[in-house]
Order: sequence, then structure tokens, then C-alpha cells
Amino acid sequence: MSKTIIVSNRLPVSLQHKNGKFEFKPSAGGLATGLGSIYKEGENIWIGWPGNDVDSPAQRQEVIEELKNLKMAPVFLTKEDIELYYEGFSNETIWPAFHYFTQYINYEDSYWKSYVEVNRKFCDTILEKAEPEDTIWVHDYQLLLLPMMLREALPQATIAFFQHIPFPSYEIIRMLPWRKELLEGMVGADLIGFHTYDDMRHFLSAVGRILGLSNESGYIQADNRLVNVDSFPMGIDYEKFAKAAVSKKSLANVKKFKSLLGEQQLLLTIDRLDYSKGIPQRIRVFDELLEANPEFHGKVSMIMVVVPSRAKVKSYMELKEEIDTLVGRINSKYSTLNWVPVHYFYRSFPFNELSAFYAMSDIALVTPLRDGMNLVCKEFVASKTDKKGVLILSEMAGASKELVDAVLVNPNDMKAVKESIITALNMPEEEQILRISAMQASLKKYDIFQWVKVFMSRLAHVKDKQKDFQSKAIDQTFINELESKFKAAKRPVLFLDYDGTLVGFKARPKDAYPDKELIDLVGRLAERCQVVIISGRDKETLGEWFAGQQVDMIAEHGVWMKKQGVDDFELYAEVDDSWKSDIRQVMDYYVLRTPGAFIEEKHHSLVWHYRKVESGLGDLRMRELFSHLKYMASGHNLQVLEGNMVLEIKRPDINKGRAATAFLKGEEYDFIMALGDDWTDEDTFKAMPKDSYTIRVGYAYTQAHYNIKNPTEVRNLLSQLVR
Ligand code: GDG
Repeated sequence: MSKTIIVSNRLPVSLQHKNGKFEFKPSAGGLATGLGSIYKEGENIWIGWPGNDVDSPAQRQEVIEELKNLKMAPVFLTKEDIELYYEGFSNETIWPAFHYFTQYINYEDSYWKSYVEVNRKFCDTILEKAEPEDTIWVHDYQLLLLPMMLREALPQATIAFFQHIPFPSYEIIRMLPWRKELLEGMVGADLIGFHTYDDMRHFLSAVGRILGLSNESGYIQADNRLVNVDSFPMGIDYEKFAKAAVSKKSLANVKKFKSLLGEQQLLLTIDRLDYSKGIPQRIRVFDELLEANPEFHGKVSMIMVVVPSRAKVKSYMELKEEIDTLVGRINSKYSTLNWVPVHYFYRSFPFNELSAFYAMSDIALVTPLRDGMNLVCKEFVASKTDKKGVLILSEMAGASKELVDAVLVNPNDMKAVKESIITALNMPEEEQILRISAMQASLKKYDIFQWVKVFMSRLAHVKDKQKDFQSKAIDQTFINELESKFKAAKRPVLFLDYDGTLVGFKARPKDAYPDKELIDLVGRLAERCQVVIISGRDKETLGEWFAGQQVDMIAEHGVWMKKQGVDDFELYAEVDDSWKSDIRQVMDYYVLRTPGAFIEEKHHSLVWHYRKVESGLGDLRMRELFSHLKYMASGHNLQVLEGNMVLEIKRPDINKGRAATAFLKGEEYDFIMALGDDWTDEDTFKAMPKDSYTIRVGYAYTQAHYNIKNPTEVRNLLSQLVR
């Protein structure tokens, strides 16, 4: 039986060293609760740093034993690890970069080295426990390298990764000297999850540009593995907050707090101390609001909870001082003997007091400058059991994609935030109820338990999909079988596509000429069997490249054919090209607008190439041209097809399949094999007799019976046939 291992930087437990002994308190945070359904089952386990530095071997043993009872296992970090890997690379490099605070990024090589070492430490601890077929779910930005480290050690394992913070635009990622390694680390997973679609598309774009791996609907083909990237907006333990809000303890707290505060409208803000949360900006807005609206004095106050965090990082110390100063300033400016504008707490509260804050506040002001998701806003909504209250939510929080019934604001627009507070203070009750009800319905449905379920079922789906592909992947046993059948055959024939099959792609199509190794290989094959080069290339190029070789050539998807020993190509299909001038004009227009694009003219088709166009722009223009051409194509009875960085328009009745069928007609071959890498070769595969071998290069959906990785492996395979 395989097991599941959860991995995060911090274990969901707090350790306190009291009177020479450790006290262990499991965390009741949302993630820990949601994942409880996993790590508490059977042999499953949660691995991570317990949060303290535990030095002596005796103490370490004690921690290991105690954690075992909680179904956890520790990764011990030294003081130096904590300083360089955790406070350093995680919180001074990745955190600011991924939250768009580029001015705070620390590009420190010693931080990076430690980050690699500690990720390795996590990997080693996991490997002590993991079996080859286990499922390992890694969490968050402190462990970006871990998925690939695990993959190298456990190629068969099911590995998932979820990032809780934003994934920024390529423009930010490219600033990091270690961008390539970080992305490669993540791609070790089978499933990579983010909170929002935007994070996901930024990641895919970075992987495309930096690692050169393209994707199709969120599927990346990395090495010979299919990796799925998707968005999974994380939910909360809805019932816990809804129930707590009406519990005896919370109600008693509400009563007590309200009697201390008097009759007031309450604005609530709760955050960890962090520059990404926009705390100073929020105090400034409140200051301006009170300045401009004296009628709110004595009537409105803000409860501001700031939970201590990363106290040793310089930018956080400075932030703490700034907040202290701003709160001091606003309170000293407006306070009266019976009213204080900002009730400021730099500490965390027990759950039932937090719940009372949520329940009794009229407005939650959640205005981070950037936030992966933000759970506070969701918890506030869930706590509004009477459905009265207003959520003001930053557009920069992942949660804003889901909670569209909140009052959404740009946190940098101080005027807009001020106005949103006034709107909230005056919002009619019916509207409050409508908005809160709509948000509650969504939060109830997509709670943390649902999130875990959806993520795990997606992971299973990806594995199934991988299996589909792998079942077609060729292995040595298959190659041996192929070799013996080939050697025994009296009349074998091979249909070989050229670009993407025998050679890799080049920026300029001309540069993909056959190298000496390929010419030799084709020569050796031709001595032993009939070789048919079947390509979309024009006849001049093919003719020149394979001049003197004992091969047959089918050019331009079957328009031309040259038999070995014959001097010239002959027309293999009737061609009517009266449509070309109209279409060419349109394509020319798109070349003018797109630096790097060019047109290739073939007898039966026109091809618009965009391999050398700025990435992104090429795709955009191709889509535009596609819809333009599609409309024109129907008038001319033509077909528009997307290829590898090309858009081709051609007569539908001319294709490789038709040519291959014509070629095979009346012939008696006892071994037929076809190799190709794109949709044009699918026609060849379809045309092959039942017992032929059809092999598609690359791991895409295919009619072929087998998949092979790339042209290098194709050459290896072909060499083995004639070794
Ligand atoms: C990261 C991402 C993403 C706060 N004060 C008290 C207290 N809390 C609890 C809240 C809430 C949690 O802390 C804060 O969660 P957030 O999501 O708002 O923020 P981060 O800590 O920055 O979390 C974030 C999250 O990961 C999950 O993926 O949403 O974007 O940055 O649950 O209730 N709990 C108690 N007392 C407090 O005083 N008991």
C-alpha cells in the first residue's frame, strides 16, 4: 500500500520549551485542518521543520518521539539554515520578488546556497520514509527545488506542489539569477497548483520563456513526463467559523467588547506583519477619511490586529516602526477621552476572540497590495451569520477573483479606498444581506475540504493521463521486437517525416539541413529497405538535401513524388493554385505587422511562419490571422491548419495520408513503419495498414500506436534496426 506524505516548511504544531521539556500544540489553522483528512490516515505523515532550533541529540530524539504520536516527522534546521534559507532566501528573495516588491529583493548568493542545501535536507528526510510509489504533496515557496530533487530519487512517485503565494509575471521572475533552477525544481512535480488563473498563466509563460517548454491547456511536456498546471482557489473551514460566531464563548466576548467600545461602527483589519498587506497605506486612508469627515469622529473606529512575523528581517522591523508611528499620529490627532480611532494590537488572539472580532465588526477592510489568496476576508464572511456586514476587498488579493460580491478596490487608489469605506458605512442592510449571502454560498461550497478533494482527484487524473502516454512509450523490449521483425522482413518500407522527426527545429527552416550522421544513417537504411521521406517541405529543398541517396521522396504533403533513381519529381496530385494571390495579400499584411514572420510558398499551400517572432506576439497574431483566413478559406474550399510555429492554408484533399495510400497501392510490403511528429503525420498514420508500426515523436494525443521522445531517440531507434 502506498502512502501520502505532506511536506511544508513549518509543521502544523508549536513547540514550547518549558522546564526542560517540550510542549507540543497542534495548530488549528485552516490548511492543517483540511489536510487532516490525509496525514492522519493510515501510514501517512506530515514532514517539516518544527519551528524551533533543537540542538542536542537527546532533545532531537524527544521531538521525534513526540511528533510521531501526532503523525509528523521533523526536519531539523540549524541557526544558520534559519538565517540563510528561511529568513534569507525564502523571505528576503522569493517573498518580495513574488509579491512584486522588487526593491526589497536581496540577491545574496549565500542565501541561495543555503536554500539548495536545506531543500536537499528536506529531500533526505523524506527519502528515509518514502517508498517508490508514494504520493508526496509539497507546499509553498520555501521548497521550490524539492519536487525535482524527489523526482530524481523517486521517478515513479506521485509528486504534487501547491504554491500559497502569488506567482508573478515573467518580467519579475527573469530578474532572479536562479530563475532557471527554481522553475526546473517545480517542474519535478506531476501537478502544480496555484490559487488563481493569473498565477497559473504567469507560471506557464515563465516556463515557456525560461525553460523553453510550451504548454497545451495547462499541460507541459517536461522531459518524458506530462505535468499539469492548474488553479485551485483555497477555501476555509466554513462551518468552523460559522459555528464559532454563534458559540457561547464568542457571544460573551462580543458582549464584553461592545460594552467597552460603546455604540460605534467598527472597521476590522487583521494581518500578519507584512509590507505586502498594505497596513500603513490603510492607516493613512483612515486618517484622511477622519480629516475630511468630522461627522465620523466618535462614531467609527478601526480594530487593527497585526500578528508578529519575521521580526528579524530588516524590512519587517522598519515596517513595524512605521505602523507604530502612524498609529501614534492618528490616535494623538483625533482621540477623545471616550473614543480612540485605531485600536491597535501587535499580537495574536485566541480563536474565540478572533471569532468575536469577526462577528461584531461591521466592515472588514482587507486591502493587501498583493496577496496569494487571503483567508481573513473569507473568515469574516463566514462569521456573518446574520448576513449583515460589508467586505471591502483589494483587487490584488487572490480572493477577489472569487468574492466578486465584495466592494472591490485598488489598494493603491487612496481616494477609491476612502470612498469604499463611506459606501460601506452607508450601505443599506438589504444590499449587505444580498452580497454576504452570495459570498457565503460560494465559500460554503468551495471550503477547505472540497479544495483538498479537488486537488487530490486532479492529481489522480494527471497520473492516469501520464499512464495513457506511457503505455505508448517505446521501450527496449519493443525495440528488440521491432529489430527482429525488421531483420526477418523481405520487403520492408519506412515512411519518415523530416522536420521534428529526423531533425530538431531550427529558427530558420533552411538551417535544419541533414547532418552527416543523418545522411549516413539514411544511407544504411536504404541499403536494407525502401525509405520514403514524406514531408511538407518543397521539392527543391528535399531534392537537394537527399541528392544521390537511394530514397523515395514525397514532397509538399503529397503534391510531388520522386522515385529513387529517377532524376526529377513528378506531379503526384492535381494542383489548382488560383486561390493563392487573394490569400497571400492577407498573409503579407500580417508579415508587415509582425517582425520576424515570413511566408513560405509551396505548390499547394501557403505557410505563415512565426518561430522567430517575439514570444506571445507570434501566438496573438497567428490567432488573428487564423480567424481571418478561416473566413476566406470557406469561400475557396481550403483548409487552415496550425502546425509547429506555423499556420498553413492548403487544399484539404492533398495530404500525406493520400500520398501514402497511393504509394502502398498494389505493393506487397511485409514490414511497414511510419514516423512523424505533427498533425500532418496523423494522416499518414491513419492511412497505414493495420499491422504497421506507427510512432509519433513527442507525447501528444495521436492515432499512432507508439510515442517516442525526440529526434535523437528516433535516430537511436533507426540505428538499432541496421546495427
Ligand atoms: C499565505 C498567503 C494565502 C490571523 N490573526 C490571528 C489568526 N490569524 C489567522 C487567520 C488566517 C491566517 O491567520 C492568515 O491567513 P492569510 O491567508 O490571510 O495570510 P498569510 O499568512 O499571509 O498566508 C495567503 C495563505 O497563505 C493560504 O494559502 O491566503 O495569500 O500569503 O487564517 O485566521 N488566528 C488566530 N489569532 C489571530 O490573532 N487564532
